[in-house]
Amino acid sequence: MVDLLLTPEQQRYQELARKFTREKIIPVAGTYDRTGEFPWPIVEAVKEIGLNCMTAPKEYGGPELDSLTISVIVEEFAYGCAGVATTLGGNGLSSYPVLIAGNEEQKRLFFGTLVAGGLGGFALTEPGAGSDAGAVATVARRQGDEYVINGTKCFITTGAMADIFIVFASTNTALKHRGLSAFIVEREREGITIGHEEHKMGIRASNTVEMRFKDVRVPAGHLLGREGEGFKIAMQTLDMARPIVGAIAVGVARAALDECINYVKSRRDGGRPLASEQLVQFKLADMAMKVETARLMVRRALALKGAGLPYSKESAMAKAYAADVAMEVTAEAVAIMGALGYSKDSRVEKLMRDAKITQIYEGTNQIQRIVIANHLLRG
Ligand code: COS
Repeated sequence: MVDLLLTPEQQRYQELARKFTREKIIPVAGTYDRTGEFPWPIVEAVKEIGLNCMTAPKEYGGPELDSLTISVIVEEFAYGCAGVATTLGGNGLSSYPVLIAGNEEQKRLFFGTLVAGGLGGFALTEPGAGSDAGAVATVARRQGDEYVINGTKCFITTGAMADIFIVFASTNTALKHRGLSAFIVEREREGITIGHEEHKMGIRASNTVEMRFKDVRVPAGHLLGREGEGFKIAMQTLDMARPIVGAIAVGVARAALDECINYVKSRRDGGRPLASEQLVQFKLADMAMKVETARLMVRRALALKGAGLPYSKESAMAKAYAADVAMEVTAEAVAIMGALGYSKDSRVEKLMRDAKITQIYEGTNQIQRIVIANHLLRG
């Protein structure tokens, strides 16, 4: 069905991503889910269709896609596998701080690496700084023409595989969140070690690790913006990234709905097709309305962003709503399919596990509600 809310160019990208998902992601999604291996062949293949770094500006060799177009593509990838979509989305997340605050030289370094096929990582979260992002304890001390970074990050997506990172560290701990700064740190810098790898419930095709920084030296020119601007850069990055998580959630929910539709059309119980039961029909209708609403919220947030208007609240709403929808719709799909839905032989079992992370990462849904309420109550 043609999506009339999209431009012809966006529809072309949607078709391209849909074909890629059908051919390269869906056939192997179950295998990656079982093995937890990193999907290198898909990372390689996405380069061939020019979507490995969708945010990269044209002057650095990228396609410079707007966020709404990116959300359309990501929904398709997530329809195939949310773990793969999370892996492929890492370059977008890590590139936002550079787009927000990077100078010419920093953009050339960062996007040069990613456009050539490298992977980016976003290192904000720490054992003592998850929801309270301002509590980052990693420090960066200026020494001559360099900064020396010390600290531990955790739950870093693609951490063990990425070539270049955005690392948040405090340049003045007394200033709390106002002392945070953001740095570009290449993987090959001495002093970086990869620690514990998470064995996750879902999105198992994505790599999630602890990272330790021990006297890691980076040139002073790797500081993004000015000292103390790190927290704002992180918050603006999350504003940009949250609707993309919403798009992942929409992809997961849509996949669960489609699985359910196929199931009830083929299954007969007591001699009657399940699809003829009004109870089932009502459930499917509710699921479909939620999926469509979540997608509209994602697109509304990104349309506001594209128009240069404030969109923090709408970004948080889109992420939280779409993630809740993904959880509800996948759980409903498991319920409708009953014992088969609960079996590892069904696709909806994986979808339900994958859906859960969308309520957690890039700010829990509770954090999104704090952001939304702060906007509602302000002024
Ligand atoms: N854009 C720009 N600036 C922002 C901002 C935004 N969206 N949100 C907050 N700020 C600024 C505020 O203006 C304020 O600036 P000043 O210090 O100059 O006054 C500062 O940041 C602190 O704002 P606030 O007081 O609202 O921060 P809190 O610590 O109360 O709350 C939350 C911030 C909880 C919203 C934040 O820590 C957060 O998003 N946490 C979740 C982190 C997260 O998503 N982690 C996921 C890991 S990354 S995959």
